[in-house]
Amino acid sequence: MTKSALQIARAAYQPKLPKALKGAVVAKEGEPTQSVADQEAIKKLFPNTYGMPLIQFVEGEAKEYAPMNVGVILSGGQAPGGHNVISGLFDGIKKLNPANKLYGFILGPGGLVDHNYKELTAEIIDEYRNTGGFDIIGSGRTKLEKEDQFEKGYEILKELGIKAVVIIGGDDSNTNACVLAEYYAAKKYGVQVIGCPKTIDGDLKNEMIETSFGFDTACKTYSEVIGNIERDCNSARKYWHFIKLMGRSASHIALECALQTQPNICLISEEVEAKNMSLDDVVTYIANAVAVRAAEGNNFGIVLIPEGLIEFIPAMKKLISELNDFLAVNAEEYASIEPNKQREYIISKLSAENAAVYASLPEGVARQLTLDRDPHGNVQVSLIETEKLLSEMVGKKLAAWKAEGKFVGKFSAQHHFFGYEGRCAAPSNFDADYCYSLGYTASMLIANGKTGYMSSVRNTTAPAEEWIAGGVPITMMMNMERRHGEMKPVIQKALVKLDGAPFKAFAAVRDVWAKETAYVYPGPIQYFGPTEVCDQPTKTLQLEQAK
Ligand code: FBP
Repeated sequence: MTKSALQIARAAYQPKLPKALKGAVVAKEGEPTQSVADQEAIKKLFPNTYGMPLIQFVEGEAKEYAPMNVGVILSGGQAPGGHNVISGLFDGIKKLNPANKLYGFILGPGGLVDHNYKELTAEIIDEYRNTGGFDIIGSGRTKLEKEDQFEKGYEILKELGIKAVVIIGGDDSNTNACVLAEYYAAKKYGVQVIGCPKTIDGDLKNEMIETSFGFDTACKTYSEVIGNIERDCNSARKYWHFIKLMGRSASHIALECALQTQPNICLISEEVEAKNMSLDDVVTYIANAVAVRAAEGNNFGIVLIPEGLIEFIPAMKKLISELNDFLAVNAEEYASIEPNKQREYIISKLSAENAAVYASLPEGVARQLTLDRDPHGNVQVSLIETEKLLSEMVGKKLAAWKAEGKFVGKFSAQHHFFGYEGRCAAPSNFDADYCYSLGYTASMLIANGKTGYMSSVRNTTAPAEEWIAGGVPITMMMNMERRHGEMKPVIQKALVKLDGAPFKAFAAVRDVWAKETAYVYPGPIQYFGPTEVCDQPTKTLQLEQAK
């Protein structure tokens, strides 16, 4: 396989480990824990894994460990650093006992159920150290939630003599990891399950999990490109760039990229919802900024848009919900209508309020709302080109203002969507170190007989040497939420907190950024060089930890 010069040099990078993990370790147990909410309900559902103590690893006496085999699964969307979690896990178990073996289940949780696996040898692991992607074993979105899946999984775990499985995933995958841990504990199968916090979205975080891995690299990758566009924009001075950023419901990615690049506008879905803003309010907010800049001769700018925005606009939420219900029963009739009459048909079928919102949407977006539905009948909001929707509506508003003499400039838009570009980037030093430490910590949790824990590495704004490694009972992060009409135990999703330091820092300066051209150009991720260039954690983490 041909490799780039950077790939070759980067393969030799030795990720940094917290000091406490460098030699033999001992698990120091804290106080018993409780779930963040709904304690009684969660305790009842997880009698074997509820209330366990927090674990911290500290330096200890060397011990002998009997040989064991371990399985690993990559679950959900790719996030930079997954290969380093696996290499940290591999090095950790080999250090415990060189006879230990690591098996990777192929293409996500489905690999466990379908008995699709491969042994990860030192030779394979070495090929993937410090690389982006999940291609070492692939990933998938199969949900592990049914007893027959757990039993099928157990068959292969027993056959391979696997003592523990590490599930590397987001909030839903880790919720399922906890359900699996509880099931195997209740059945006394002797199989431990450990989770690792992954997702570029940054929405799996809490007091004990400071950040999910991949967020750092993905945001730095998007910020590099946003910075490049800012410079292009400030050179040509003729376009407004509307940039949509991945991240599902939470706006953490958009906020972090804004803190790194200082665009003219960054929308935060959580704020739009809190202020009960209509689509027209959002459009007016952007149009105003365009008009103010135009008055000073600046007919250019940058707007960042989180991908989940549309779901947070109350009126759109209502419209989508009525469309879901309507199309679930009338899809055939809708499909039989001539394409040029479909819009009128939908308008005639919706409630007056939703019909008015639908009628106000540009043609393309209105069509997307009715066509692109997932197998469960939901509109796939991530496919909706919010960046085009907003720029079209801003354009219309400005044209109206021009006619009234309220707008004197020019408005020409370019559109971008950044998501896949950042999910498999080579991990930054932060993610390379953090992921390796998470994987290594998972091996220590296994060696100490723990199950239903998530690997946790804290104090991450300090140098890696000073990081604190340990485990958090997954039940501690759970609450009950309504999912598909039923109350279910799930890990609480972390949305942007409007009273949190990162949002407050942004809100304090955004009016200046809107008016002036205050762009910052972060440049590409640097892997070699001075520590202030190569090893900085995200602005979000730095502000949250006030450093
Ligand atoms: P996870 O939540 O599984 O980490 O996925 C993150 C994500 O990149 C989201 O930001 C995005 O909406 C989604 O995956 C896209 O899904 P897909 O990879 O299936 O297109």
